[in-house]
Amino acid sequence: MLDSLKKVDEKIYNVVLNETKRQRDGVEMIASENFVSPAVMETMGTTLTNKYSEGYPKKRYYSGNEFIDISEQLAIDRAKELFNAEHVNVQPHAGSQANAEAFFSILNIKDKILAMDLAHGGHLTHGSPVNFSGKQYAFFHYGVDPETGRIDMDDVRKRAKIIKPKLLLSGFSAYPRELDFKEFQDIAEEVGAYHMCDIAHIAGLCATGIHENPVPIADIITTTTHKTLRGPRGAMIMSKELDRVKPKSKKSLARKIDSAVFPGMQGGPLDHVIAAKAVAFKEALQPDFKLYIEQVVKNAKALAESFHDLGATMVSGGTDNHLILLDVDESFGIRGKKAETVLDEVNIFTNKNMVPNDRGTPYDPCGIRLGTPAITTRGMKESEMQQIAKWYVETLKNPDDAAVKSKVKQEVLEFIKEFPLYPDLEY
Ligand code: DSN
Repeated sequence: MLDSLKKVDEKIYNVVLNETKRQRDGVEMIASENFVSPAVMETMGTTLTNKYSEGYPKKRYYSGNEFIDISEQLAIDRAKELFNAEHVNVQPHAGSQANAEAFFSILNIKDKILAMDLAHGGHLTHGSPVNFSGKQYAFFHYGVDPETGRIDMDDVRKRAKIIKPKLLLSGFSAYPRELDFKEFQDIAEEVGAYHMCDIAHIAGLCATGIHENPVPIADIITTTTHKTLRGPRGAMIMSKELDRVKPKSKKSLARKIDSAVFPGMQGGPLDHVIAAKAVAFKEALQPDFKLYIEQVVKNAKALAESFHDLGATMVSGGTDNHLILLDVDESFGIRGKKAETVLDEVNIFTNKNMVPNDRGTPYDPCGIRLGTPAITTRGMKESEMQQIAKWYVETLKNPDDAAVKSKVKQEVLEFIKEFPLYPDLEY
């Protein structure tokens, strides 16, 4: 395996080897990362990467797509079954593209969107001024209540009534609590707006019913496929067939979305990745996947309890889903950037993250975000969460103590051997 790569390009060969070792030897706590199955990984390294397939199954601009059509249709059908979706487009290359395409399908430049503030858990594509979204659309934001750390739906409704957005956006990249999608939909309907949910983080929870599934509720739902859904790096857009806000328009909402993806924003789809999405959706339809997601949430709760017992401050005091936001500035007197760096030194991977009303900057915020999807894939359960929380606290309390960091790293390296990653991979 990898013999050709080794012969052609030793530098990249070594990158692959080193990265595989890094993944094997670390405790992966980045809430948006996961480990795909060998079947998903194999599918991405196949001849399907060679094909051009602009268009959709049975309506392509190039010949020779009879097998690609089967793969894309399987991905669509399985995603529909998984999420109870009326319409699915599996071609978006990434979450940001999916969001851009969703906006492009129903909005004009400068239209108003009401979304979650980035500093309170929203995403770059939810209107950050440095992102295309903030530059092209008129964004307004809601945040979390400073006391509870939770979204106050009365406040969302009040803002929606004043702002009258064309799109109400729910979803997040760093919010540890459940969302009330029905309430968001009611508010959108009250103000004549579309409701779009970005479920990139909680897609696996929604697919298994561990979190309310917004797909039968909202107008448009975007998600990445590589986070809790545990598929290949990529995204998809789900929607209602009909356009609720503009019922008389000639095109259905489903057609508007398909046109926005191709030819609106993308060219050739990544057929090898779409096939891998189909494989991942098949895996997610199995009963084992629900058990996996249940464990992800149990682990996050156990981790939050341990942090609580160790006196660390979490945004909203805990979690309902797969992620936790630790205020490391308040808990340990260090900023997120340094926390991320010192944890990296002990082979615990985590990311700096803003917390509501952050006293720092996006590059050096007061918090870190951590999650349990990847470590749960490796087989860890509640009992391991106590140990992980202890390592966090020990390292963050002693960020400049080389002896402590060396001790924790050795413990991590011993511990991680119990949870082999890709044991059958020949590299
Ligand atoms: N980078 C992703 C995350 O970590 O949440 C969102 O785009």
